[in-house]
Amino acid sequence: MAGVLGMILAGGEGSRLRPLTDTRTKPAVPFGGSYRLIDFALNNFLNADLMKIYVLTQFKSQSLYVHMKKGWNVSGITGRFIDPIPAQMRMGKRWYDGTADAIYQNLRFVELEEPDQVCIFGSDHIYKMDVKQMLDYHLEKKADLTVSALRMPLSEASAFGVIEVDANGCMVGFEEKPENPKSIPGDPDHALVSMGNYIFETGVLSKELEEDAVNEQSSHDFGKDIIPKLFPLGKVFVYDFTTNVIPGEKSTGYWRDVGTIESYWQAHMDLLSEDAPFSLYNRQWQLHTYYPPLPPATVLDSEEHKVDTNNCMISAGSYIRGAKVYKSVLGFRTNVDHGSTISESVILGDVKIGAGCSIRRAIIDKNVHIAPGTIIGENIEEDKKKYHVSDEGIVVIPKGAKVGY
Ligand code: ADQ
Ligand code: ADP
Repeated sequence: MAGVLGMILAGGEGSRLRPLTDTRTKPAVPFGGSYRLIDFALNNFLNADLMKIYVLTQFKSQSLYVHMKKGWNVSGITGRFIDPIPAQMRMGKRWYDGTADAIYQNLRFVELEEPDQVCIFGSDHIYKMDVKQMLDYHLEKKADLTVSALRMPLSEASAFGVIEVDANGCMVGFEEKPENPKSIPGDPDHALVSMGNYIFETGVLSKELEEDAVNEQSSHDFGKDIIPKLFPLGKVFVYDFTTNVIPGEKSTGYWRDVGTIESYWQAHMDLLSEDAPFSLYNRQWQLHTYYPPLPPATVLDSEEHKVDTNNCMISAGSYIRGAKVYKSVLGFRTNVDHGSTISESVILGDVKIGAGCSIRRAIIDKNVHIAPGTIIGENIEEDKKKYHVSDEGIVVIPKGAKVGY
């Protein structure tokens, strides 16, 4: 992978994930108790031994920087780096327009490395991909650009770039977020969608971005502008993600866009489901992250209440005393007091839940205090008067809230 440069797009505003993204950029949103969303993209590069990585940031990036500094700091090894790049207005007094503009404004850093190929990946998804296998496919096809793709139910496809492909894997059609997505021939219930991951030949990338930059009609986005312009030349290929094999993994093809509150909550429930399609335990594909210096979680009875937990992930530093916790993911330093019941919930960490609470189908952001006796998730109509409730009835308590005090 010596001639390959990785660029991670980590500037997403994540407006559909509000209020979790009110205080931080989407790639910094905590996930799975001990991770942040960006960890999954970084691990896909790291596990493929791609270790020249720029991370492009823009919105509310402070906690992303802190996480990168504490957990992903590479130093002292020549030719290996994971460097965050802040938006620097290199091309005039403006932030990045679309994703292509984010790379264009940093082309200088690409050119300095003189890579043969540039892997441009998003950082909003939960999945494992051996990027080396996608690169091998790109080289075998002698592609200018390779886009990774998977099948998606047709009903959900209009949120993505929808691809048409010929028998040889060559892209023959592309529409970014079409209202009426085209189905796969012979499979009327599914469409082939882009995962937002691109491998470019460096010369092609530079040329396309230079041309796009002076095109006043362009929104400077890979999905909206660059791919539709490039594929008709016949050298854009489509990599079938389901062919990507991860050592030690039972199934292939798990990929979740955690762009909404519902999908973020559901991806956590996937972690807890029997025969989980996404495992955090594969020692042949370790998921690196920043892990704070904390004691193990403690779970114990209180004087009057037996503790009971089942099907939970409880992160380090947590303290569960005389409470019941079912089908939930608890982040670092979650403190639950006696007589409380938590179920089907995601707690991001640094949270205190007082005695006698009942919390169901909720997402609780960091630094939240919940007063004793608080009920959440039992009566959604009542909850809507007090809290942020998603269309599907998931209650979200924003960062730093004092609930019931
Ligand atoms: P979207 O998901 O809508 O579609 P977008 O919002 O452009 O993609 O974000 C792509 C990635 O870039 C994300 O990781 C995001 O955090 C990051 N990003 C967004 N704006 C940025 C900016 N200004 N600076 C830096 N990073 C930024 C894309 C494709 C679709 C494809 C889906 C798959 O356009 O074709 O189907 O991804 O989710
Ligand atoms: P997150 O909720 O994303 O985990 P944190 O609350 O942990 O974010 O903050 C991450 C880092 O950002 C911490 O080092 C914190 O000191 C810093 N930070 C938080 N808010 C601010 C702010 N308003 N100005 C500067 N730094 C901040």
